[in-house]
Amino acid sequence: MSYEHHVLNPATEELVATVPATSPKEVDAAVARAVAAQRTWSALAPADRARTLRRFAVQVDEHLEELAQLEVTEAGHTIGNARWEAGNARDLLDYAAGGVERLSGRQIPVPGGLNVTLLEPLGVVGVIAPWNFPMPIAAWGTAPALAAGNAVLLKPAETTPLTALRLAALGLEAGLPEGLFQVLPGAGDATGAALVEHPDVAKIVFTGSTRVGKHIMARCADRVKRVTLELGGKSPNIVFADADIEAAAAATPMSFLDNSGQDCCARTRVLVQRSAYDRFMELLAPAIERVVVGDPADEKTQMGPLISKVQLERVRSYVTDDLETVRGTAPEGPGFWFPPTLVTGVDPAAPVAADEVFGPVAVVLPFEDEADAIRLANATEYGLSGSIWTRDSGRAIRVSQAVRAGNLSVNSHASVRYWTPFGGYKQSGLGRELGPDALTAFTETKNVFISTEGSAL
Ligand code: TXE
Repeated sequence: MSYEHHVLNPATEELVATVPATSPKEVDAAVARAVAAQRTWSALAPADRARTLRRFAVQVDEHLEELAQLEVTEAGHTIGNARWEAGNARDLLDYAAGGVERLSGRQIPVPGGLNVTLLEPLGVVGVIAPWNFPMPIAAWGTAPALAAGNAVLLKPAETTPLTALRLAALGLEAGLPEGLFQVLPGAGDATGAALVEHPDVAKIVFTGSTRVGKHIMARCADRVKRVTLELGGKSPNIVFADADIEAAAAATPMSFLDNSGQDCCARTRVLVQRSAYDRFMELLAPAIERVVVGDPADEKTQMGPLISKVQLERVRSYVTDDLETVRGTAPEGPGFWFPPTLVTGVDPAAPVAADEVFGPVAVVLPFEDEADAIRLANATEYGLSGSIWTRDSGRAIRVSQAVRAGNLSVNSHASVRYWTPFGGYKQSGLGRELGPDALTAFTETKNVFISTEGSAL
């Protein structure tokens, strides 16, 4: 049986493309090609691999605007964000290329011989990507895996296969061996599952929902297959009364509205010290109402649509009529639109305050003191990101140490840089991507002892 995916423009609901799905049999053939290509690739001199990846980065750079426009069309991202995303994929390819010749083991002194560690590629890596940042997340798995000498099979999300397919074509033009980096569009529970189950796929890098992440981890356990998981979040934005309240309020809207809130790092729990609450809300409410929502291709737009009808229904189900809200505006439709929304006066355990909504919705919760702020920040199964707004450096350090999350920022909402590690505590994930150890995550360490004493033990 063969399937097709209809790719819709989320801002208009118009059909953009129809993409055939990869059957499990085709996944088998793709893995066989990848195994062969990986042998050739890993046998190349590191300088040659690095040069090819740099050429790949140049290809992405030369097609940056085309890739960004494709992202706007298939994912509804604002053009400014889409350009950043294509640039992030390019920069990561360059960064990973720079690591190829620096990837090395260690010599460890032991008596009676020479002991060295070798870092060997894993083989074939499966990258299963979501739709919220199709290009960057595809690149986060792919670039360091290729740099470390692996082949990559990338399964993009059903709704956003187009930029991934274009990236693979650019990789081929840059000189990657045929079969080394293949994109396999298809459904998660068919094409994705076939990758997860395949005995010749050594590692799965998954970004997506916590529910599917747990399922994949359990399936990988059967073969002790390596796995990196980057899952959901419900990140706190902690605003202390001693902060620059104007700056904190000005930065808050886009900390949860960027990418229409479909961001695992979105600061969707705004925790505000009670003594500053009224002042903060006076500044924040009009800022939410002013956010420009509309055509993502327009340079002035700050927020576009949600990805799909399914996502729109999910977001609607959380924002029930009984909630106290401050709302911005959004187009009526066609397109999957939801207005910027702040929810106030809600219990921290209510679904809208506890679950990852994955839309332009944040709750504002008051707290009394530092201990209360830390307690609330940590009262979640997630632990991906968070922000701390304060002018007290001692407090900034204490709270950074106490909040259990992988990516914190003080007086800022930045979470992602390709040269710093990224990943989650608790149910937000397992392992880290990006940063100086990105390539090592795609290697096995082999320890070799060479005796200098003949046949001695
Ligand atoms: O994710 P899925 P969905 C969260 C967010 C969102 C929710 C649902 O809360 O509302 O998840 O989104 C593939 N074996 N995040 O349903 O299903 C699937 O085809 C192998 C957070 O889109 O997890 C897609 O490529 N693969 C997040 C990818 O997994 C499977 C980003 C993600 O889809 C599979 C996205 C299976 N059995 C959603 N089932 C983040 N961390 O940023 C699905 N897939």
